[in-house]
Amino acid sequence: MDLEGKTVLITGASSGIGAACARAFAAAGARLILAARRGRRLEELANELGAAFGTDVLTSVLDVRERVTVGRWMRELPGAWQAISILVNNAGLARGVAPIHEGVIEDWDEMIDTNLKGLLYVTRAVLPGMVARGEGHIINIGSIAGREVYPGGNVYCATKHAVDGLSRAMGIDLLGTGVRVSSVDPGMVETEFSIVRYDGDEERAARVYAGFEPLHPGDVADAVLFCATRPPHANVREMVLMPSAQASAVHVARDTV
Ligand code: NDP
Ligand code: 8X3
Repeated sequence: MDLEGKTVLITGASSGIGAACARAFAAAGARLILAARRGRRLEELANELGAAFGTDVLTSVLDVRERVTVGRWMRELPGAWQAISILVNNAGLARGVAPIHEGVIEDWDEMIDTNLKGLLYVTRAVLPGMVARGEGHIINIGSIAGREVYPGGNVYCATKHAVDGLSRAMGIDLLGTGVRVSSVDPGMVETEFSIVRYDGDEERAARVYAGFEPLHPGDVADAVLFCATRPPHANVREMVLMPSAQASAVHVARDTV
């Protein structure tokens, strides 16, 4: 599908996979709504994309956990930005790796509220317009953590399993509406993800990706763009994308020297 002039909403566009998706869609000629909490990052990215591709960008400081705000934000989008063709549900995070009996309940709430409820709030706000127009595409960023579990992954994995279930359920509910649903499920990608998970401990975060080449955010953006550019009769329902050095959530071939 030709993306020239299509409006794409990317949540969590201030960093990592979301920012890489913004660059990929901009290069493909789309106009972008970039949402996240860190507005300054979004402005910098919008300036970069404007200079590189002449991209028309609307930046929105938005916390996907705020249900009422998300609904109002959608209703108050300028008319020219209301017809969103593609929604990339990317905003998400992990907090900690505590075993379940030592879990920090605030961390659980934050992961559930962002990865699951936030995705639902944004989707619920955007979908009626897509269904009314008879065209649209929801691309959910899941994870290998939505297909497997690993020690300390407990609630993060549960949220991504829920995203997997929702992607499949949305596909059924939207059958015949002209709205497609895809799930892109990466293994380890070097972004700010582990810095956030380890509460700003950059050395610990770097160790997650030591001794092998993880995915780069652009690799995931390539996969998302591939989903978004299939012709209307074809849909990538799900895609699992791993570093070549990773075979499962816990099997990673690291250099030992
Ligand atoms: P980053 O930490 O680099 O990016 C996360 C993005 O989510 C940021 O832009 C952040 O923006 C945004 N975000 C977090 N909370 C909120 C919120 N409440 N409201 C709006 N935006 C929010 O990590 P990644 O790029 O790696 O993560 C993107 C997605 O990819 C997540 O869903 C993650 O679970 C998933 N994923 C990551 C993998 C990895 O190994 N890195 C592997 C598989 C999946 P801000 O803080 O400005 O709000
Ligand atoms: C992020 C990848 O391996 O930390 O979803 O679960 S992992």
